[in-house]
Amino acid sequence: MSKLKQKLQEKIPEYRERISNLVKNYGDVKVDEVKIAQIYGGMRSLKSLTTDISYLDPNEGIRFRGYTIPECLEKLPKPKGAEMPFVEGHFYLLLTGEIPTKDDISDVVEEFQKRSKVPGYVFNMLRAMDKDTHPMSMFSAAVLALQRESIFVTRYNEGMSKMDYWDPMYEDSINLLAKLPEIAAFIYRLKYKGDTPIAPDPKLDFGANFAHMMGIKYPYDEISRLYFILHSDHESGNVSAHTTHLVATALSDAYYSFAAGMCGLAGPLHGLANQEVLRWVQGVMEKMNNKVPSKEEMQKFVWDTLNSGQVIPGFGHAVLRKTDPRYSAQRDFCLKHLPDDEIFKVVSLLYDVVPDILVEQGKAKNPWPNVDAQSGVIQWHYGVTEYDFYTVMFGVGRAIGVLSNIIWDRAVGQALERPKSLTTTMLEKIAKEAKG
Ligand code: CMX
Repeated sequence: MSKLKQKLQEKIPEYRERISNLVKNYGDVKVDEVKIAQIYGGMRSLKSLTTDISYLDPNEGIRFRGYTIPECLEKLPKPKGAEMPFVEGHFYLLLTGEIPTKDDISDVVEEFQKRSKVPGYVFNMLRAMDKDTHPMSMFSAAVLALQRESIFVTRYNEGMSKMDYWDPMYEDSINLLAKLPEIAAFIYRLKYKGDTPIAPDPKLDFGANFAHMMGIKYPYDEISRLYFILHSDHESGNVSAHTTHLVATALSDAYYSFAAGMCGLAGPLHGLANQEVLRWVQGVMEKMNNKVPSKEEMQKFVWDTLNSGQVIPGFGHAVLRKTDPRYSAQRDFCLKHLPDDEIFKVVSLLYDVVPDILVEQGKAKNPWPNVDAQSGVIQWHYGVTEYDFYTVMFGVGRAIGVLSNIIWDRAVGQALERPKSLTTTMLEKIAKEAKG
């Protein structure tokens, strides 16, 4: 058994005990109440989910297992001479709650390398898809095609005990995660580089191998590691994490669950916003004949977008009420590596202009930028100008968090999710009884 799996096995009994104590002895303690506005308003702020992988404070932003982004970037071990930590180490942290040692990391890196070979039928299927298929459809389809490999399904059909569900969920999750960099890079090279895939280099870590298969040189390996870590998790209520969890509660395996989560990530209000930001910025640049607009010109572009009934992509958030620390981490990277990039200047100008306008408009609860406002700039600068691919990279990163979550879901026996619905007439009756 791998050291990582052993560590997990040691930790599971304690959590089972804690949860069983909460449910048995405190099961009737009230945590929250639900209002009609929340039922119609996407259940915002309703405290009805649990996860130990990450926590999102509205003002502080994300903490992964209690660590802020700067703490993770500082404490997690890095490949020799690298600026950004191993993605594999971040996975170890999310799964176990502990910062791995260098030894722990080598073990996980090796484990991933052993499981990374993508079967040929996945590539054949991707090649058979129509040329104008969106890369997110290709990504989800590739994951679904792999479902036939599920160890969970085989073990379930053999008649496995409930207590053991986490074990094949772990196996499937690592098998899937290890293959995602190659699947993503293959889609990129197939769709945009004339079907010229680059073979993986088995000696490289997760992030460096992705950069290698994309065919992009240093510091793209650093960017890949940073990008995957930053996008990994955002507690469990966002669409991709919640969908993955929801589908997995039906005891669907990791492939089905993750593919479903990716279909949610592909929406423009969620992960697709990173492509939308670049598309929007490109539109502005085109109108300006590729010149960075003045502050006044930018204010006009923003108002025009709002007045035409569209949102400003990359701004606002359902939970956050301050600038997203994932935005700040990427901005720091830009300030260090690409301060003179024209698109970075436009995105910086947006940061100066948009929050005041959103406040003046008075609708958005959070006028500050989110992760998607900044991520495309870096990709564009290093040559990934095909912005409809950006969400695929978000998806590779998101896998680290959501797969950790569903392994733990099975470990602690999370129940089938099945909230209760009411009709409009019933809600009207409840409203009338409460307020007359
Ligand atoms: N531009 C214009 N209007 C905005 C806005 C923005 N960036 N953010 C919110 N609003 C509007 C909403 O559309 C809503 O309008 P209506 O009342 O007309 O429906 C109003 O402000 C209130 O919305 P909210 O409560 O502040 O925000 P929500 O929780 O409903 O939605 C989010 C959150 C992210 C979908 C929204 O801020 C948005 O659409 N942002 C732009 C898209 C984006 O960047 N998404 C990526 C989020 C991060 C991620 O998941 O990847």
